[in-house]
Amino acid sequence: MEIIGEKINATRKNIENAIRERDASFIQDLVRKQAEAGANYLDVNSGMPLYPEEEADDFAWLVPLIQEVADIPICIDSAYPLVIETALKLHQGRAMINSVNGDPKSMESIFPLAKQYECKVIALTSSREAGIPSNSTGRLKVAEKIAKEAQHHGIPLENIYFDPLVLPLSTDHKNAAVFLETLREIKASLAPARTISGLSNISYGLPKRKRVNHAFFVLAVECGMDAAILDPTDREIMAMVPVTELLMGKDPDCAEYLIAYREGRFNI
Ligand code: THG
Repeated sequence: MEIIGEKINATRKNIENAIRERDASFIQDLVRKQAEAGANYLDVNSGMPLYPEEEADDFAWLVPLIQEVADIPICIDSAYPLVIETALKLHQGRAMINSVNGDPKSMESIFPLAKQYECKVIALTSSREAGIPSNSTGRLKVAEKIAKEAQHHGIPLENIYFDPLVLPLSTDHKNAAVFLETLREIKASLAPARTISGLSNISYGLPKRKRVNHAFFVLAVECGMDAAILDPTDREIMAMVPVTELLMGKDPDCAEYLIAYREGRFNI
């Protein structure tokens, strides 16, 4: 399981302030905390400045600042190719792009960058034309179109991480079921492509959100989720990683489980 730390996201007010004020130590502290907690990538989103040029300036400041303190790649979370390219030029090692979608314009601008910089790409199973399809058949169709186009650009499928998109249960009680079914179908028909998800949206509008998020995480792993965008400093959900892998039959001799135990990762 690959963990993408979600905390450097300017949709949270204190992060937005830190970025606007260029508060380096605040950001670097969040980098260290997530790296120490076991993140394999750090998602970085600088919010929605009015102009992409402004967002590109944010990334030009953020990328070296982050890489100065942690040796883990960045997951560049932006809607603008200009911003993504700016970040890729400064990034050391192989980054992840968050994201491409099924729009021809999105694929035409993102795939050449992914090819040139040899990075991984998160692919949302949505497009302007299809929206977010309400069922797994529709989402799989978008995924298949993206997979075909990626290969056309010479990008190996194992570098594509499909995100079946989590919508809140509070707006439709079938939203988790549709998501899980889509995960399973993508794994079945597009392997070696990988899957990823930002889970927390599932519980939006409900009380005791973490209770829902943790159970949802386990179900998603069972359906073939390879990577998750979450808060790695949440010890409860991080403890679910070795437990779930053990239950899935992926931990010979229970070795990783026992390491996690000895390291105190189950002492919450
Ligand atoms: N897919 C992809 N990218 C994504 C998402 C996704 N990027 C953004 C988002 N979803 C994942 N990132 C965040 C970042 C911050 C928060 C939630 C998701 C957040 N959460 C609250 C907090 O920390 O205060 C509350 C968290 C909670 O209650 O659990 O700010 O789906 N490709």
